[in-house]
Amino acid sequence: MKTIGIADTNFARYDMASSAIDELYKTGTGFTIERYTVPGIKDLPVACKILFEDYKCDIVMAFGMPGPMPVDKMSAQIASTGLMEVQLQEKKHIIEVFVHEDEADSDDMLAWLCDSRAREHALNAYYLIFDREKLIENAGMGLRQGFPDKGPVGG
Ligand code: RDL
Ligand code: RDL
Ligand code: RDL
Repeated sequence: MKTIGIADTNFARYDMASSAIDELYKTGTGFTIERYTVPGIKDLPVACKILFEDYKCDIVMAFGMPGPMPVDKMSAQIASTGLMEVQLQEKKHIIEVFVHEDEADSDDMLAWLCDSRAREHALNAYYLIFDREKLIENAGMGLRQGFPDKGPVGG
């Protein structure tokens, strides 16, 4: 039995974690889920560390929504750097699922983007711990999460 950690925020305007959890349960079995919700993205790195060390997670998904202002972009950079540091300390993956609020032109589109990016990265997290070969099959295929895939170039 593996444990998948789910870290998310109150700041985000969409419940991406619930989309991901729904997708994980549709995809397979053999795991339990530990969820840890924090106020905002800068609180995610330590939440992930706690999920690894105290809750023995095998992988963690970190969901966050950076706002549109320069201060938010700086917060996103700081949060992301912290998430990288925790991954290297723990030698385990954190799938960073950030949707920048200004990636979408409307609230409806933002909701769609959050749901679809969360679901697509849930599959990435699942396959990274259960069937890593699946990602090799898609190497170089120009995959994106949320927006349409770009596809490969050349031969
Ligand atoms: O530790 C408490 C807060 O500092 C922390 O939750 C921050 O991540 C909150 N926050 C900001 O302070 C900010 O300027 C967030 C953003 N911007 C943001 O764009 N998205 C967040 N939090 O999730
Ligand atoms: O941990 C899951 C993702 O956060 C991670 O795979 C990112 O590297 C994906 N990614 C971005 O989030 C992004 O904004 C990528 C790019 N840009 C990029 O330009 N090239 C990538 N990934 O390979
Ligand atoms: O060049 C267009 C997009 O690739 C670009 O807008 C990306 O940065 C969008 N993006 C993020 O901003 C992000 O924080 C993506 C991800 N995360 C992601 O995980 N997967 C994406 N795009 O495909």
